[in-house]
Amino acid sequence: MIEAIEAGGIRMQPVSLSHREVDAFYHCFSNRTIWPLYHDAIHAPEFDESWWDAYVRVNARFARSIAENANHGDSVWIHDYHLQLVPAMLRELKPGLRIGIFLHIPFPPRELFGWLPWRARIAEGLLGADVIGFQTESDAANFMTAALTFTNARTGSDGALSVYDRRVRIDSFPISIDFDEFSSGASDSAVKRAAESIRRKVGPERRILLGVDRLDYTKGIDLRLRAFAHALHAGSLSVENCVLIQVAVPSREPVPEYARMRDSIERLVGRINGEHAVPGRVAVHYFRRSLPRKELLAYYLAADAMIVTPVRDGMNLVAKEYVACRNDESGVLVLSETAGAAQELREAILVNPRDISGTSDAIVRAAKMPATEAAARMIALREHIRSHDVHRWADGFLGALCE
Ligand code: ADQ
Repeated sequence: MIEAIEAGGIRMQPVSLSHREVDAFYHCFSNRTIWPLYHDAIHAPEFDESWWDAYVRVNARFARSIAENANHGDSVWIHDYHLQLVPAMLRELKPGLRIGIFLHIPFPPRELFGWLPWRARIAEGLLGADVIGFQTESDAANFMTAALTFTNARTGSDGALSVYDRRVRIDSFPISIDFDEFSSGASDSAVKRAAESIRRKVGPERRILLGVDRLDYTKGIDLRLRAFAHALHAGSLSVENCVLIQVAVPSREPVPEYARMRDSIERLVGRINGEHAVPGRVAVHYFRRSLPRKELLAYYLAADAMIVTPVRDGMNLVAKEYVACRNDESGVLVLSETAGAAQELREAILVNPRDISGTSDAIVRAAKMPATEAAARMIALREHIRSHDVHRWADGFLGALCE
């Protein structure tokens, strides 16, 4: 066993995995089976018995480690799709705990979940918890239906599920950000200077459209680029008055689908610039790197519009971070209706990201929106995120767990 690490007053107990387990449990089962399946099977999920075996083994190791470190009566909060079997395994090892699990990604409709050869085991694994949290009400409803279909769970009297003699609460807890931290970070004078410098460099007269994402096929970066190119072709926007800055963090590169997607996005950027750039004016600035927090804030501040177009996303925090940074109430958010955040951020311009001309129209509308309309929308968005921040999310979940 690796020794515990102490940081920021928190004792962390690492759970060690072999390289083989990282591959089979993390890169393969988590990211080639569960991730695509739970994101509406945008890419075909792959099913492999040996990946599943590694998933079970690693989940059991996490459960054992928690059982060794938790005391009777403690509350345990498990996170995300990598550890869906842990709640039931942990309950078996240590029945006297309060167990919660929160899924950061969508939960698919029953028909898709039913593709999994191990659907019953996974649903039963989750049902070991006292509280199962999802990003949206429809994710929670999808899980309810799956649990009623594939396990012995039954509907309880109060909308919860009843599993043998236990009550399991299934609910939505939309995650958020630390609004105050982003808002005050964006009022820092060095961040403001960096934002002005970005504006100066791209041309102060140009509208800046911004995309910030992990390089992931769920994020719709290719669709966003195509929608922007559509507006350039149509002449509704030009490189003289507009630029798209796309910041993309490399992610899960050992998964073949990710390497292919990265290549195709980079070809697309080259094609758009090849067709539309003029001396001193590219259409798309593309950065493949992770940015330090202050630099990220400077981009949020510099951008006239934030373009968030995932084909499927549990929540999407980038949309919320952008809004929190807009202290002067300027700026426009274009947001996919298929991101969990769209359930809350109704004053964004909502788009179907697969509708290229519709998204293109939304981008043009965002770039040209009159300041008064933009401010009215931004004020409402900010008010929502300020009052629904990450502290409220954590208190809500832990409150439910301790009820
Ligand atoms: P992610 O899929 O990673 O998270 P998201 O919610 O957008 O997606 O969070 C990404 C984070 O990475 C943001 O905090 C953003 O600032 C940061 N980031 C992105 N690009 C960056 C860059 N180039 N440099 C530095 N930082 C960058 C998963 C789910 C989401 C869900 C979250 C939280 O897929 O749907 O919102 O968990 O539950």
